Amino acid sequence: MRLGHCRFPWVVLALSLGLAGAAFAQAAPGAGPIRLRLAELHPDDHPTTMADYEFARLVSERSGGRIKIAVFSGSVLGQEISVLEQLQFGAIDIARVSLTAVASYVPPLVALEMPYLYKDEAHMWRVLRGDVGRELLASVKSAGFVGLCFFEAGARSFYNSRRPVRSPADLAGLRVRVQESQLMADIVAAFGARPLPLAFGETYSALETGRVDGAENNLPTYLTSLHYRLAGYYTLTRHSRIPEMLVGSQRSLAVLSASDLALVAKAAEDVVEFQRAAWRQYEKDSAETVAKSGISFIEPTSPGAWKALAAKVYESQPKDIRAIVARIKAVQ
Ligand code: BDP
Repeated sequence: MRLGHCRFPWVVLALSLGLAGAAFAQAAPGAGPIRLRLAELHPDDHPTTMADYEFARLVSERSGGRIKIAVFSGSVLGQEISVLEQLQFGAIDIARVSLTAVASYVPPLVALEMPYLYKDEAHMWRVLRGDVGRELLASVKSAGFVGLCFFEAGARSFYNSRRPVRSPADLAGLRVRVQESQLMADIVAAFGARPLPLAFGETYSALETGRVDGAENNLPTYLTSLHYRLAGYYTLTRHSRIPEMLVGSQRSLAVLSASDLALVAKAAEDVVEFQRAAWRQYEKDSAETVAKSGISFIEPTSPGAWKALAAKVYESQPKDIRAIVARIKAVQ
């Protein structure tokens, strides 16, 4: 379990709601399909949630209806850190979460979310599908998870309610919500803003009450979270590409036979292309929807200045992270 972040009440709540994991569902062998629960933070119209449903459909189809995955979208099973804790207990079976959340349990993953790390999306996918990505996906075992696959999450950019931000100097002093992660706080601080780590679900009200001036995220999430209605200055800094992850609970998936586990893992692998296509389409659509609401996207004036500040974050990383970063950069 992750130290200092015990959200035990969620586990109690999940159990009392009858949301116990597959281990419980399996108590009576032969008593109907194996039922697994998948936690998703986003609402149903988000492209990543669409991929969760497609994954569930594939698993059901390929198992002839023996394995049923129910998708619990819209954070009903809790925020990501708590969801991962429930995964460790086996109270949730599968979760789609940001790599940032998993990195707080498996620190080497931080290497995959460094600022301005990848040349572009294609480079990121070569890394994720190559040795580095495969090794890191498997390494989540150390925290009691089963690494199933990575998903696309585009590039994250800053948005705020105060003023158009073009250069890091414009961002200076703004209070910016970040994911609950030291790295994300360090990145935002390196750009001169004041980071406030908060669970995603608390961000809307923090923007509304002025507790934060802004946040950073990709376009689909900027739209589906409705943050665009509260923070209308969106600057295309594209400072991080942070993949999503589909992870299972080692504890509850242990009830699957080796061939059923392989079936689930293969379905996860196969749904990646569906998710990437859904993402691409939705990213375009969300840019149009947001623009129609009167928001104009701001291009940063000197991309080099942002990158130069981000370099500081690399220097402060431990040796093992820097070694993985070097391997990532060497991927052609
Ligand atoms: C979104 C991710 C979601 C994260 C959220 C955040 O899809 O998993 O929790 O960002 O900023 O892009 O917390």
